[in-house]
Amino acid sequence: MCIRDLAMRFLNEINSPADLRQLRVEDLQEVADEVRQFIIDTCARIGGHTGASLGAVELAVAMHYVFDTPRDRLVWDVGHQAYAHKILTGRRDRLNTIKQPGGLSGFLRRDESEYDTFGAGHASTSLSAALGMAIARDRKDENFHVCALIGDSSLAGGMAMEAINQAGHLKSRLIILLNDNDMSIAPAVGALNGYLGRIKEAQSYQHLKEEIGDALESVPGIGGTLRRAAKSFKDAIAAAVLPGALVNELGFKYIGYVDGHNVPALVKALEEAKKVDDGPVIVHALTTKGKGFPNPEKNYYAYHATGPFDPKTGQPYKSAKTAPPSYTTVFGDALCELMAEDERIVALTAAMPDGTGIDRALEKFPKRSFDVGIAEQHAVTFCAGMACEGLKPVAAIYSTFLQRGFDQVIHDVCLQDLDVTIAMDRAGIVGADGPTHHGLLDITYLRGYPNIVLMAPKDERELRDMLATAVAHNGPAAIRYPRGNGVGVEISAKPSLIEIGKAEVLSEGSDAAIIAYGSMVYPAVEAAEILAKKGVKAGVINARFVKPLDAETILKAARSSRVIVTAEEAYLAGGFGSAVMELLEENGLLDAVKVVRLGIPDVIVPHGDPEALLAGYGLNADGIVSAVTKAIESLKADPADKGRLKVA
Ligand SMILES: Cc1ncc(C[n+]2csc(CCOP(=O)(O)OP(=O)(O)O)c2C)c(N)n1
Repeated sequence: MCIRDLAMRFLNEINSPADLRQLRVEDLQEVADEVRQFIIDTCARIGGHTGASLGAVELAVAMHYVFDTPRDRLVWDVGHQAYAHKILTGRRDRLNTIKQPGGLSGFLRRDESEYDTFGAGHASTSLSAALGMAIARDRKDENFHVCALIGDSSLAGGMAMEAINQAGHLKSRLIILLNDNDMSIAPAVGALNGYLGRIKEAQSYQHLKEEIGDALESVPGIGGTLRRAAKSFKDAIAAAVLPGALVNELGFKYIGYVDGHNVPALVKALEEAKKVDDGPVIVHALTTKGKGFPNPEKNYYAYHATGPFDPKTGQPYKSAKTAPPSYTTVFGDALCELMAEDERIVALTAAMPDGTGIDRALEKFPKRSFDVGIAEQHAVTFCAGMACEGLKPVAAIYSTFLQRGFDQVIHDVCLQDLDVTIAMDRAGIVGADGPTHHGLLDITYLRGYPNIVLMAPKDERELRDMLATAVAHNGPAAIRYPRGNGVGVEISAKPSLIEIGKAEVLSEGSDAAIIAYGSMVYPAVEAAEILAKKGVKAGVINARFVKPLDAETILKAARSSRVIVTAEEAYLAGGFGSAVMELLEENGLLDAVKVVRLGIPDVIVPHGDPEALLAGYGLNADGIVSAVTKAIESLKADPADKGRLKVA
């Protein structure tokens, strides 16, 4: 039977996991089919993390069946794959709002549901959080279960490895369900992936049993207990103790592998895991990303997340609009051009090859390009090491994920003044992915330390120039640029170098100077045009650099304008406007000019339409016009401010 024909006979009655737990195990596979169909129908209309969520349907059904949620705690890693969890926990009717303005989050939020025990969005956090909950449970003398669900790529992330290290040592009861689909967003990479692969490739159950026996024997002291635990596992569930790190050395038990799309088998495995009462246990489930996606082409890479698509064929609905190339594409191509000319340049991504445009370098220069997996901290220090030996690494990392590598940028790169370039894609408001993914902090967290050059292009051509400039610069440099398409300028020219620390004066004006950083430059230009029509002369400066600031140009503007308006797509605290204020203060100009800083105030920015969100914070042409107008009005109205009025 085609699952599209199912009448949702179970799902319509499941309004909480308690309803699910009323059903017979034999009915659960059908529940999973209905959930899968529900996800396909919803994502076909509005897009979403389709493939990731389709791969975790049976896992969600089995977990909510076996565990007494929300009393038992489920902790999802990243949370992008949790659509089935949302459906089963009372949010079915709102799934069609997921990632939409005002709708459900695309990830997990404690304030969205009591079943979302831990907020998520960034990878590899679940094991630490789950271990913390398990230890708190023990201290409170309570007895609920804690189960973390983590993907194979997130398991390789540094934090997850650190949690494994501690979990094995603490010996608290903790269940880890490993969702192993051999994929990150791109194909999974790294030695851990190979290790999991070797387990899967074990020739037969018998072969596994032999390995178990040997491994069990070799565990000093507790070998007998492990052997007894292993013997109780049945049927299709092979019981194994992984050779090497996870068990022998780190104190984990292992159940697996199990077919992650077979709900009864999963239920059985999780029931076994519940019985392990003397330490952490891993249930190893094999899944297929995009399971059931209605497109016969096995292109999981493309549908980890999708836009809207035809639910019958899986084909994406193509937008009729032709748009300028994305910043990501322009960056990826420019990097390849530079790599072709200079063999010292190497390219890096941390599990986001297509998201950052590094896929192009990986294809063209496979020996000089690296996907390090979900390992931003390692990526940065790996770059630092290569720079020590004379290479010129360029790491492309989303602004939000570079937060992970903050200390590495400071301690390993900047302190040693090493020649590393960091390209921060998705800097600014990202839209539907929301608070965990907005890249609003990088100016603040990078600006406060010596040596690094920080810049932001006004358009895609300037991005190419800045990349060439950063690579040519013999020291740390970072470039921030937004998600989405460029503004549509001509980009065929060979990139040219920009003078470091030099702003670009786009127009002069005696009434106000708008000093804009990166994505705010074009709105500033538009604002100046609107103001000119109203008789207000506002000049526009494309700051280009927040570090080093172009002190000469900014001070000149402050001495000749009554009003300075700064604009940045970032948090105001410690941001670009703050840097300008500091400069004015250092030069005794704060009392002589009215400064208005436009940016993101001290709030958590929700998910939503980027343009609407930016408009809400005054970060568009209208917002800038209004800020300039109000500042000029306030000078006229407030006699105390008269001192600021100047003759141009
Ligand atoms: C720190 C961090 N880096 C990168 C990402 C982007 N990201 C989201 S999901 C994902 C892949 C996760 O792979 P896996 O854990 O195997 O789960 P799967 O999607 O395969 O189910 C990545 C890299 C992230 N969310 N957090």
